[in-house]
Amino acid sequence: MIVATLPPLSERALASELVQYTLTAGSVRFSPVPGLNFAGLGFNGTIPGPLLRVVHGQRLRAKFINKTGQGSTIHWHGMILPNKMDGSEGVTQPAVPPGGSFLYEFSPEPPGTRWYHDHVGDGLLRGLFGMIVVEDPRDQRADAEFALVFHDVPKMATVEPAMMGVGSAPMVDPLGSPELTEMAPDDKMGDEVAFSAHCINGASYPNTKRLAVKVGQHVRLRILNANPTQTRYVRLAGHRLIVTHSDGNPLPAPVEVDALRVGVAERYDAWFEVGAPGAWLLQGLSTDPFAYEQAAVVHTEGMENAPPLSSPQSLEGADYFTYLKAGGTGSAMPPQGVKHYDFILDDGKYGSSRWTINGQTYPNTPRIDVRRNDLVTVRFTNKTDMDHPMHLHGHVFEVTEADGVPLARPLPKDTSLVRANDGTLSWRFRADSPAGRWLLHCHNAIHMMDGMMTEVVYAI
Ligand SMILES: [Cu+2]
Repeated sequence: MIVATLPPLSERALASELVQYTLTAGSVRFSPVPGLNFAGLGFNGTIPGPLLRVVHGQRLRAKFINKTGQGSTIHWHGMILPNKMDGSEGVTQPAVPPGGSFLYEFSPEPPGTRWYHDHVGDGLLRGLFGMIVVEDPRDQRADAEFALVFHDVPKMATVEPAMMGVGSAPMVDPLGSPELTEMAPDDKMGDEVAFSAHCINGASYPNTKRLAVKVGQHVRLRILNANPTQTRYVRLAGHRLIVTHSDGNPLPAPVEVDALRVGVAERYDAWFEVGAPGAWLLQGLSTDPFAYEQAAVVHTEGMENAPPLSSPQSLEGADYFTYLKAGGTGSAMPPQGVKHYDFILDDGKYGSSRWTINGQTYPNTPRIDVRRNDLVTVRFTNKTDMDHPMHLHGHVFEVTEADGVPLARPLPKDTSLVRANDGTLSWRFRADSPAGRWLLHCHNAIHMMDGMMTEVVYAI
């Protein structure tokens, strides 16, 4: 199990200019709950993989050894890095074959809570992911800090039917969530993956690691949703959370909420004050009968065995994080960039296995061709009945509009939820990353594999 607590980095680690890791991907028998024996894949023998840490300015050298028996790569999600280090199979590198290795080396940019994962086939679904923290020396110091990967064990037998559009997994959004409240009567159910366990850092409640805090402490949580298909809402009973970073990037202004809304592949940094002695559950909310497993106890000294205060598996009456709450309502719609793209996210009729951009599946989707320093704007319109967590490799974009409302303060992100049933979302980014081919895709693993993907391509 990976350790949740982030101790201060040693003088020696801070003094070094190069941080080296070896990441060996291989089979893992994963049993977070009794009776479950998941044939997983993991880095260095664990799901999730080890927590990697560098200080902004240090160079990362990660030797990847593939012992999975299938092709694999490592994608460094949220990083601006040389294109050949991006780990996109078939785009920036061929898959590393079974028994092969690859050296990833770059200076991690920008600082913040980021992650790494397989970018070939089903590796991410089976457990090839982990968090990487690029410490920002300018950050406000936390009295305690916890790195928490929220992840779930997929029923692999439901993956193929989901891709074929004939699955029968139930919708598990918590009551009061937008996907559930905005469902139309004829919306499809059951076209996604089902899960057999819900975890935080490789364990399920009550075996999750307890998070020890002290009264008066200012505590930082770094939270990643590594679920391949589902948005996760996260709540700490008895506390409001102050969100400071989205996808590792500082928000224009902190925002205080009851719950986080963490789309697939998103990260949030959230803080809370320990006002009094106690024990409280930090929970991932959903309507799955086993949702209670995705929880960890936060407690003060001597309270580790006290019955923890918990939250209902519902968002009714809860003030949860939205882009509009974080960005505020602006006065005018964002102007279009030099290059502007309107992308309609859609799919075929029921039973289809196609998830499309402007009617096409990758690689036939319209691609974004840029010249250096072009200002690019993209507006997504979601004609489907599911949210789409759209991700761009190698860039930080700004969300400038959501559901027809311009944001007063654009939000810097690398993954953003385009809401179901005619939701819209606008991005703005500068084409100033290293030249190459950068994938732009839905991070729902099923939608990505079924074609909802394109590329941003730099003219040489
Ligand atoms: Cu999608």
